[in-house]
Amino acid sequence: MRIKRYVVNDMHEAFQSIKEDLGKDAIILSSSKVRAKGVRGFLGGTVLEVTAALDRGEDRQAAFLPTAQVSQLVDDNHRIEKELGEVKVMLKRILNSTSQNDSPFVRWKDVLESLEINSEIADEIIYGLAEGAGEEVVNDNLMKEALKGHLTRLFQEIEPRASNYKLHAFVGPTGVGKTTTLAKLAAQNAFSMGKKVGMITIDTYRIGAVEQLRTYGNILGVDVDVVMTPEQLHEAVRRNADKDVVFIDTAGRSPSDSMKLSEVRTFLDAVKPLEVYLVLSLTTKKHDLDRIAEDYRVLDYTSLIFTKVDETETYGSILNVAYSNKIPVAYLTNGQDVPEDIETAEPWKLAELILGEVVKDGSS
Ligand SMILES: Nc1nc2c(ncn2[C@@H]2O[C@H](COP(=O)(O)OP(=O)(O)OP(=O)(O)O)[C@@H](O)[C@H]2O)c(=O)[nH]1
Ligand SMILES: [Mg+2]
Repeated sequence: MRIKRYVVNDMHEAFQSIKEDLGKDAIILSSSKVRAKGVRGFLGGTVLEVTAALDRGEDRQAAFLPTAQVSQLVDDNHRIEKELGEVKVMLKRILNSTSQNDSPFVRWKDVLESLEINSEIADEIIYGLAEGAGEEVVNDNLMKEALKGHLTRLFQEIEPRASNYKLHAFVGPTGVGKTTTLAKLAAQNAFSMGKKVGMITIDTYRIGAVEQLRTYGNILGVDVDVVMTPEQLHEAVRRNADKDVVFIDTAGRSPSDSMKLSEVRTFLDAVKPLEVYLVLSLTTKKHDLDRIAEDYRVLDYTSLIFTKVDETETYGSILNVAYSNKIPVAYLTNGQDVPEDIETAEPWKLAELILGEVVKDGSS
């Protein structure tokens, strides 16, 4: 059996080469996308790696049995995987070694950490880039382009289904901007998109919370339902059956108070399915944000909203939370004004926000 590996741009090219080389009886053993070599790979380009085999007459029988060649192939794969693992460890050692501080990768890892990106995530980004660069000499301009592309790919696209859900609930710690953000989105839906909007609050804990939402409701001409129990919430949602979209406000909870989080959960469970936004303020310390995102997982949040972009200058926490929890970011808010201070959070926008001046003026 002849086994050959092809690195091609697409399957069509693979078929052509295999047919020319091994003839029409060849079979494809495997195909996978791998990072392209050189600058193209560094910038995120991929190629197709296809392994094909031709079962020659003399060892046809072997093709149907676990042959020496096949086990050789498996052994080779294991050896390559092991070697790759060793190279990664070596690379890590080089990057961490203090004597190599002039390496551009070490320097750029420091830049990422200065943007408040968690060290492990910064490591992962830099190893990915270093691996992609191979022997290539990486100057700062190339690095900036690669970083922008890499960060963009680390964020999940917000799924279109989110906007199809009728019910949208806002959860998160106290004072992060849940009610204000809800009002911004309610206003946009009512005025810009001409939708019929409903608002419900289960926040009856804080004095003034209901009044705050009612004030927005009056301005927007939208009724506000106030509910005290999961059953009442269910009933209120039913009453809002004629609405295109219904926003549900919840009281801010200390995330360490698992009793209260589970209470919110019983409310949300009563009206599924719904989009659950975990609202987080960028003024919160990054370690606290990591912990809050973890604690709130009991509420099965489906996307993130980061508020108070206008009150800070470092945004690495957005990546830390979104990437670690594999959750898309839906919106960013950048001020107190309703409804204008909110924007959608596309991955490229988040990458540019986080890298900011670093990729603009090259201050590395
Ligand atoms: N600077 C700034 N302030 C904001 C932003 N979003 C909300 N705020 C302010 O943050 C404060 C708290 O906002 P709320 O919407 O009441 O917060 P909440 O999460 O509903 O608070 P609780 O219901 O008490 O948990 C208000 O003064 C808002 O105007 C923002 O993007 N930037
Ligand atoms: Mg509120």
